[in-house]
Amino acid sequence: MSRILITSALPYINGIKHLGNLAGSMLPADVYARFKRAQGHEVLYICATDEHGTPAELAAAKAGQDVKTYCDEQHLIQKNAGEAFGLSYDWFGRSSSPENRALTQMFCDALDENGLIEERTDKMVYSIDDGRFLPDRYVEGTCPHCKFEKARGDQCDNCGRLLDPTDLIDPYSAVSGSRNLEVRDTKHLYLLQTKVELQLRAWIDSKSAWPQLAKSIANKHLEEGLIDRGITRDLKWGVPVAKNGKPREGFENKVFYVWFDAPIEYIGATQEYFNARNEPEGWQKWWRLDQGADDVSYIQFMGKDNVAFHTVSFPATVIGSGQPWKMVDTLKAFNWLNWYGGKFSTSMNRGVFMDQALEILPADYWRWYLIANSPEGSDSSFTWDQFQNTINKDLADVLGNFVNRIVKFTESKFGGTVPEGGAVGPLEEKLYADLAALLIEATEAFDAMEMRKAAQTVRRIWVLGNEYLQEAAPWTAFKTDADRAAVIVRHGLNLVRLYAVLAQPLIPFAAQSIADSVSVTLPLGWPSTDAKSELSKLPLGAPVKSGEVLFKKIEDEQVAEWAERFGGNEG
Ligand code: B3M
Ligand code: ZN
Repeated sequence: MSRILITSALPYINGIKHLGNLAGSMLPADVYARFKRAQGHEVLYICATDEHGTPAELAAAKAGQDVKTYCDEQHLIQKNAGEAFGLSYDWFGRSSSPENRALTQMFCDALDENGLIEERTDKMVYSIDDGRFLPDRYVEGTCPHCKFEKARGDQCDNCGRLLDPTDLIDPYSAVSGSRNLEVRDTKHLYLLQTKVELQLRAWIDSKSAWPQLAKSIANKHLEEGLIDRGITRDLKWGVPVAKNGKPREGFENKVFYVWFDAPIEYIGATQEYFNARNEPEGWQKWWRLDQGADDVSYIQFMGKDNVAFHTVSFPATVIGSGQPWKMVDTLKAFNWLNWYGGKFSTSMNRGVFMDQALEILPADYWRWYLIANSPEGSDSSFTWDQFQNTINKDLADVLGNFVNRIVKFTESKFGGTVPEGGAVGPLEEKLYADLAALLIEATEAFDAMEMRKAAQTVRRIWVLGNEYLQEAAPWTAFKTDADRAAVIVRHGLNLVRLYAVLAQPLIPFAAQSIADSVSVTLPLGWPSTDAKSELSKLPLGAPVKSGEVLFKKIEDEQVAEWAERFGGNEG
């Protein structure tokens, strides 16, 4: 058994996340964490809100709150939404924590000592009407590379290139819309990434096993060439710029750039977790190679727009510190989940956000759909039709129906207990063989973090059970050979148990209801590939009882209502 550290990209604090965010980092990370726990590994799954920088300041201003109050409120909202979705974080921290502040300042000191920090006088966009500098997202304009007209100062959403606000063509202030801008001098700290380029390249080259999307984005950014990056900003909210524990001269009114401190919060949040448990040194065995972290496997989950920061900027910080930090082993990146081919947008009433989703349906419906249609190979699009179809077929018809049928039959013909029956026949032998093959496939897909394939394979196992029941037809057998019917029912009930086990990572709430129907308690360990033994786990005579309908079908009227409310009749 090994120790597995899992992080999902830290959601910005600026409002509750939409289903696209969930699908592209937190949810697959959770599925993987649950899978690894079921396999018996020691898992630490860490996430946090990303609370600094222009997204936080802009959103707080819009909400008419001071940034601190805004962050306190939004953190709780996101934390609760995550719990309601069954996201099984071991800790959901805050990048504004004292732990992260200290770590961020420490990293800068270490980089400074290694000659990798330089003070430079910069030309920055200043808004005369707003009376302030406009870093990053405070300025928008046309992307110099792809000519996208709504590029933000830090990154173009269209071509994914990292930008500098002064690169933008026709810039305007995101606060006031003013184009009355000028470029002024201001002093900033630069991280001399060019000096660690060789080490960084060697590190990325050593990651041959990264999933394709992450690797290709990392290489693309390396080919574009590394540049030294400004890691401080003219903002009030953020980690104050310090030097050896004191405010750094000339930087009293500046803070670190949000993308400098945010990834450090992966470590910070781990410290928060262990501090809360009164084990202040506990984080070290996960992060410090000199304290045992060398046998940790570290997997990061994120959307494709975050890959550059995790393969170039953050590793440059870590490598440059010269300290023995655990670095990511596998980076799993996702494309976009779109809304009818376009972007999710609150202002345009397009798409469903996490809190709204749970107002209309249980978490598992969303979890299943989002994993089964995970934007892995390419962007994928949410449509209400496809959602309805997926839920009704996969969850209601294939899984729900199977469980309901066999449990009800046991109640009516076998007094609601697991029956024994005689010897197994050729249908059972075939079931064992087919099931063993699919269990191997499913386990491999989960292991490879191929989310779509994992869901599909689990679905095929549900289908296999239905086919078995159909062919073996215990209801017919019962009329002439009760012993034979008992064998089939016993296998059907053991399949129910197995479905609960396999459902744990994907649809954890339903997993528990399914388990309840055959009186087993979760969590249970991941199944072996010995199908025969997996189908002999339920004790004979154990109680079996039907509960509420597992999955209700989604009706056309509901779809029409939701399409009206959330947009999407255009499909
Ligand atoms: N908050 C961006 C995002 O939510 C950013 C991720 C930080 S990961 C350290 O897309
Ligand atoms: Zn662009």
